[in-house]
Parts: sequence; structure tokens; C-alpha cells
Amino acid sequence: MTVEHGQAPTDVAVTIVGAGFSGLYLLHRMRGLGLSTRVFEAGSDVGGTWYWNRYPGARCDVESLEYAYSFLPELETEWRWSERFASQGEILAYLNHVADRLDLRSGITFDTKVTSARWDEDSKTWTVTTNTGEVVRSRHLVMATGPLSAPTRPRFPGIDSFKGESYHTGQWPTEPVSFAGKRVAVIGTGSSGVQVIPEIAKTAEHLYVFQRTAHFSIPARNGPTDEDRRAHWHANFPELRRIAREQSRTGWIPDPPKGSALAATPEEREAEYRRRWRAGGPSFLYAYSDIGTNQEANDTAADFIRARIREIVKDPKTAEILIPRGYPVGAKRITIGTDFYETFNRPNVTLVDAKATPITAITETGVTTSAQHVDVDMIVYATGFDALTGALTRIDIRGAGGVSLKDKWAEGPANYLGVTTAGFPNFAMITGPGSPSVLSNVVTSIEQHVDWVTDLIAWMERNGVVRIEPTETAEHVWLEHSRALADATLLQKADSWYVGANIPGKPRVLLAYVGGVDAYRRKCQAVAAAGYEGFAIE
Ligand code: FAD
Ligand code: N01
Repeated sequence: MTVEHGQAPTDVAVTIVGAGFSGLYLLHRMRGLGLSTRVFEAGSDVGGTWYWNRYPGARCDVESLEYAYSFLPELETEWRWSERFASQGEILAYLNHVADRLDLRSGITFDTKVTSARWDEDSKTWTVTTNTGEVVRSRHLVMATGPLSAPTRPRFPGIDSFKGESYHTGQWPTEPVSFAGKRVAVIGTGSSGVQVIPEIAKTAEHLYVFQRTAHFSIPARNGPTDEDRRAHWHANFPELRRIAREQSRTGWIPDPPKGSALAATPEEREAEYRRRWRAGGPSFLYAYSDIGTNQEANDTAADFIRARIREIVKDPKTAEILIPRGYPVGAKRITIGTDFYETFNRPNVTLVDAKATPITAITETGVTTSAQHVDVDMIVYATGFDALTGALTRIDIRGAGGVSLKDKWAEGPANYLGVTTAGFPNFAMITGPGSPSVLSNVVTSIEQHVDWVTDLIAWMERNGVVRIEPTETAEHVWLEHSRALADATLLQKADSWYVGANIPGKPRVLLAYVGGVDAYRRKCQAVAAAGYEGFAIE
């Protein structure tokens, strides 16, 4: 075996990459198995998404009570979420609390990026190398690197020449950023843009919003946690969590759909959409069971939102630019905002139609489009992530026979159950491509993935299994099944990160499993119960 950087490798049972929701819970479970574990984290502290995305306005859009771990019952009541949708700061404080409570920090090496991982067939181990020169050898490698953790900036000519301040929402600095008295450009109007734009508008001298595709946005109606809701949660969380895990497609409990949108009268639909719009949050999309699968049903929901945009935005020209067209609502992830559309009524906010007049360059002084140049003091890139695969393919991962994961995935991220991939033995991914994670309450999916991987590792250790990988056949059958489910939805009908369309050259494949977390859990359980069906085992 080659020892890189001249260092002798440290031997452990399990290497984990990442210390967000996934890595923290994994470390806890591995310790529970009594396995020696190393965790590497590129950031300086725990939190993952909530460590990096510190932009003003960042918060979850699954309700805080549900967007939290369920594995430790005491946590359900000892942590008191102050708001319906918790802020980044509060979620980060929660993850720090969990790390302290379970003494997890001592097991994590921070400020350390994993740069490569190589499978060695003779020793049946992974050798992981970091940017600090550490080399660790382990029987198992688990990637908790995150679904939305590889930020991307567009390749605009001159992007590095800008002389003002520039930030990406997903790599926001820890020091406060002031917008006061500044001319600020925000590029991007996805979930991050929708959250940051109203906050910047409050203090910037002038805000220019560069919107390429109009996204659908639903009001959050955030506020202090409703005390009746909290009391109900505290009294019933074991059952509520069970329903979210086992009986919901989403991993959270939505207001149940009212059947088919097409079976309802226009008046009934209007009343139902209004009720959900008033209630706020992502339940809007679950008003009817066919919004995600039937274009005509989808149009009824999309038209309702379009009418609200025309109502809220005073300048009709601006409203027309903000109105999403040409793709179904939900095919780009629905955005949940606070005063997003209202912000365009402010005199210090200008919407730039970057579809009609695309951005052509960044200069020393600002942003150039095909129609104008806008001088600014700051550029905020709310331009998203190389989702699901980016964090993995940015690491040089080589499996059996030295095959690189990046090469294997050149045509799309082939996987089995969204957790494993053929040719990469003793290797697991949490919230990986092909799992339902990003179409669900991700924390529910994380707990399921981690529990399943923990059971697999425990079973291997107990039974002296030294090597496991999915067969190509099992992978193929799983991918066909996933594809058939995806084809029955409207999810592929937009250019979004769901299908890799935001990254030039990325193959167009739906990156998440659409069968629902309930069905997915049953499938994973059945595979395990059948002695890890679909896996080649030594
Ligand atoms: P992450 O939290 O992304 O953690 C992965 C960690 O791995 C990171 O800290 C990263 O630094 C580290 N890492 C990656 N590569 C390496 C490497 N090579 N070496 C060392 N360390 C590495 N989901 C929801 O369900 N509801 C929400 O409301 C919601 N809101 C979101 C808001 C934002 C702004 C974003 C970006 C995402 C949101 N998500 C939401 C998705 C969110 O990513 C997940 O809910 C969850 O936090 C993922 O946890 P994780 O531990 O799997 O990954
Ligand atoms: O990223 P995005 P995000 N020129 O990819 C634009 C989660 N999240 O960070 O749509 C001009 O959605 C791009 O335009 P277009 C959530 O899962 C959750 O906002 O490609 N514009 C788009 O408007 C979310 O879905 C929360 O035409 C360019 C924007 O940048 C995921 O993270 C909050 C461009 C990118 O939108 C990613 O969200 C934040 C170019 N060259 C994030 N390139 C919650 O509220 C890109 N854009 C829970």
C-alpha cells in the first residue's frame, strides 16, 4: 500500500467526512457500536449547512419542531425552538448543543479537507488523505459531505476582476457584513436569493436583483413558535415522528391533500389555495395530490401564485418579470420567503431581467448585461450548489481497480438505494444522489440513512464480513425503478439543480428518489432483512 505524504497511516474502523447533521449523528452511532472513528470537517466547527450559510435571512423552511433530530427523545423537549422556522443562528446553536451534550467535538478534526480516498483490495481498507497531510486507513468510509455543500459561481468573464466586496451565500463570512450605504447586486433568486434579498434591501442604498428564471415563492408566515403547537408536539412527538418517518412521503407531516385538484371546483380550489397561502410554508404544494404529477392540476396552483404576484407587486412591468412561466410549480424547488415579492415595491430595489438581458461580464466596478452596466459596491452570488454529487466528485475517490467515482458518474450518479455505489466497497453516502433526502425533511432522511448504514456496519463487524458492495445488476434495477418513478412526475420539466441543469456539462438525471421516504424506508428495510440483497459479500 502506498503511504502518501510520507506519513504512517492511523488505523481506525470508520472514517467519516463531514460534521453537519449527518456526520454528528454518524459519529454518535459509531461510538455506540464501540468502533474507533475519525471525522474530518473542512469547516472550523460543527453545523455543515448551518455553519456555512450565514447570510442574513437564512432559515429552514421545514418547521423547526420537525427539522430536528428525533433519535434522542430528551432533545425534543429540552430544546425550545423560538420560531416556527428557525434561523440559521438558532439551528447552528442547536447543533452545537447536540455536539456538546454527546461530547462529539472531541472526535472531529476541524479545518481539514479530505482530498482523496483510495480502496486497497489487499487490505480491504480505505486510505484517506487530507489537505493537512494526514493519512488514515479504515475498514469503512462514510461520506457525510452534504447534498448542498459545494457552492458554485457562474463562469462570467472577468468575475475575479471585481474590486468591491463579493460573497457567495453558501460561504458567508463569520464577521458581520454591512450593506448600509452600499449599492449591492444579488445574482440569483432561488431559495437563498429569496431569503437574502429582503434583508439586504432593508439597509442597502440600492439593491439590484439579477433574476434569470423567475422562481415560485410562497410566504413563510414565520413567527414565534405557536405554544399550542409546541404543547401538542411535546405531548405526542413519538407518534408524530413515527408518522413522519413511516407514513409520509416527505419526512414531515403536511396538512393532508384534498384529493385531485381537477376533481375540485374552481371555487373550492381557490378557497383551499387561499387557506394554505394564508397559513404559509411548504404545505401549499401539497394542497392536492396531483400537483406534482399532472400538468393541468399543477397549472391551477401556479396560476394562483401568479395572481398573488400581480396583486402584491405594484409596478405591473416588474410583476410580469417576477411571474414564473414555462415550467411547473415545484419542478424547481419551491422557495419560501418573507416579504420577497413586497421587496420589489421598495424605491431602493431594482429588478434586472437577466433572462431577457443576460449577464455578460463582471468588471472591476460591477455587473454588465447585454443591455447595460450596473456599478455596485458589492456582489452577492446566490447562485447555488453543485448539488448531491459535487461534494463527492470534488474529492479524488478511487474504488476497486482504481476507478474514480467522478469517471464512474460521468453519465450520471449510478447508485444502489442512494447510499452505495457498485465498485466502491465498504463505502456509504448519507444524503447521496438517488436517495430521497432533498425531496424530504432532510433530517428525517439523514436519520434513516445513518441508522441503515450503522446496522450494515454492525452486521459486517459481527459476521466477519470484510467487503461489501452492490452488484451492477442491483444497481441497474434500482436505477430503472427510480427513473420510472421520476418519469411519472413533473420534476424533470425545469432546468434546476434537481436534474443537474445548473452545472455546465453535468448529465441531466433526476438526482433524488421520488418514491417517498415511507416507501424508500420499506425498501431499505427489506434489503437488510434479506441479508443485504443486491450486495456482493465477502
Ligand atoms: P451538510 O450540512 O452540508 O454538511 C456536510 C459537511 O461536510 C460540511 O460541513 C462540509 O464542510 C463537509 N465537507 C464536505 N466535503 C468535505 C471534504 N472533502 N472534507 C472535509 N469536510 C467536507 N433541508 C431541509 O430539509 N429543510 C430545510 O429547511 C433546509 N434548509 C436549507 C437551507 C440552506 C441555506 C441550505 C443550503 C440547505 C438547506 N437544507 C434544508 C438542506 C440541508 O443541506 C440539509 O437539511 C442538512 O443540513 C444536510 O446535512 P448534512 O450533514 O448531510 O450535510
Ligand atoms: O440555489 P438555486 P440556492 N446567471 O440553484 C441563478 C436549499 N436551500 O442556493 O434559475 C444568472 O436554487 C439561478 O438562475 P436559474 C434548497 O434546497 C433552502 O438558492 O438557473 N443567474 C437561480 O436563480 C434550495 O433549492 C433554503 O435561471 C444565475 C439561482 O442563481 C437549494 O438549497 C434556503 C446564473 C440559484 O438558485 C439551493 O438554493 C437556501 C447565471 N449564470 C437554500 N447561475 C430554505 O429556505 C445561477 N443563477 C430552506
